[in-house]
Amino acid sequence: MKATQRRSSSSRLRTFGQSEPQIALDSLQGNIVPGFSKDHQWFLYYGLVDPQAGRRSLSELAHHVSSAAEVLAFNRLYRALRRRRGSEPGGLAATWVNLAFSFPGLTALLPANQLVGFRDEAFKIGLPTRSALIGDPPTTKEWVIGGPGNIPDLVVIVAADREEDASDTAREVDGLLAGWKQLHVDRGRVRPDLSGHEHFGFKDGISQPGMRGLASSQARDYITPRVLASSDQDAQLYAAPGQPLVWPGQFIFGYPTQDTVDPMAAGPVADQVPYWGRNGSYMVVRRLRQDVSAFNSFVKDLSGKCGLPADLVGAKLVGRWQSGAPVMRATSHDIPQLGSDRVAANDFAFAAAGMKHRYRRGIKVGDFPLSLADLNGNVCPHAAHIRKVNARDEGTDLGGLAKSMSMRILRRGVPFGPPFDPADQNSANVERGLIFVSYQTSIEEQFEQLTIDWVNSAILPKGGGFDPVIGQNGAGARGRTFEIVPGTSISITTEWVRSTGGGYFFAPPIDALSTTLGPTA
Ligand code: N7H
Repeated sequence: MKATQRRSSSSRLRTFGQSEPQIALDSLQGNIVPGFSKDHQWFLYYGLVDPQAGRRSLSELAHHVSSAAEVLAFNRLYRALRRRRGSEPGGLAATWVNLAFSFPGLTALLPANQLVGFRDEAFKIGLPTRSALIGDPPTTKEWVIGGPGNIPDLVVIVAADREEDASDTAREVDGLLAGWKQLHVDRGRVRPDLSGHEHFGFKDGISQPGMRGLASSQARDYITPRVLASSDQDAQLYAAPGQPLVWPGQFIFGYPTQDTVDPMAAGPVADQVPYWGRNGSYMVVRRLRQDVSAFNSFVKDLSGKCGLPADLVGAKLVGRWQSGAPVMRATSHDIPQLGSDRVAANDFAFAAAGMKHRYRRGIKVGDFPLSLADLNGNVCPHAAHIRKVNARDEGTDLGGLAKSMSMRILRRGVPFGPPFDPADQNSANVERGLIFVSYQTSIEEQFEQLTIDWVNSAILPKGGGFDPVIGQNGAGARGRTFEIVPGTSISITTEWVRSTGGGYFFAPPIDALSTTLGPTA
């Protein structure tokens, strides 16, 4: 379905003009915005066995669900303390709970007339059936959760700073959920040896879209902190360099979407859910198993073949060095201080050369080499992971910057399993990976379009082969190609990221748990 069909023209934005809407943070779940960012994130999956008891327990659980208002207040306090002390503020802790339903779950809970507003076909059809379309091998029967006959009705996320808090709260949630049967638990855990890095070793969670929207009726009480000084030429379009401001309807229902032609303009209100779904969001979960040993061997072999150092090969596959430094700014060797600089690490483009910015008072940004225009993919290969999934300023087959902005997703993933230890022979046999989570208002036009049209394509958006980290070739032997140097195609025959479960869910507004989804509806 096309964007123009998805959002009715009758709801075209008139009243908001160009001013940003206030987001109803009390009814929005906090992992959508601003995101939990906790070291321990457990995913508890449930099937509904007794709808009446199940509904009653949902209204009990509603009191435990953490709102965006609470999480934002906590995160702001955390940042303020870190600024004042100059180090991570130990001792400040919180435990959060969020939840989401699959379409079969909502169908079991609600009469059909409460579901007619859901228009996203991918959500209704579900991940196991869409799995082939997004390139997975036909192994859904082996999925630990979310495969045929194994589809959860509900997923609860428990997020905490300490493992014992996650465990206690998970037990408490489980005790409350009468009428629901626990099917599976995944214990997500930020790497204890390399916090913020995923299992291949690369720093993650650097680049997110800057959602437009206010936390209160106060002008400039922006949910996404603004880093650029208002005198900077990019201040109207970017929260921080490399972080464009996207209208909130791309992530939360009930708000104006991003216009797909004008990067500054709002589009129609995202309203393709039932009335009670406003302030909700679709949540994609992919349980992605990572084979670190296979990835490392590939990097080593390719380094031998192309003559580039192994760490540069890795950087060119991802688009960033393991430190997080973008290859566009650290072109021949890693600059770890750049990777640690929250603002500078995301300040680059692909089509235009980078430039100096003006920052708000109190924002300190390091002085590192600026990126140069890289239209041919000589510095950052066109198919490098971060270039496939975010074209930044470069036009694509689907449109310009505004169209790419409309395809952005809020990523909230967390690793699972212990870190890989090359010195331990058994380490390769232990399961590890990423619980990939994204929030968006269209699974079809955001998560799936990114995956099908670009990640899994050898030629789009700009050629250069498949995304070497997550790209899949659904057909037959599943081999892929990748150009580390433009015009020289190498073949990839091994797979180091494989799906082992997940689902398409809807994260409702918190108040719907005691009204529409509550005991008496
Ligand atoms: Fe990716 N990796 O370690 O290579 N990802 N990702 N991802 N990813 C990103 O910029 C990784 C996956 C996106 O705005 C970084 O925050 C791994 C899926 C997007 O510049 C790293 C897996 C999808 C971005 C990784 C995995 C995406 C992004 C750099 C699976 C959805 C932002 C850190 C095991 C289609 C790009 C950062 C931007 C960044 C890795 C999965 C999407 C290091 C290992 C399934 C949109």
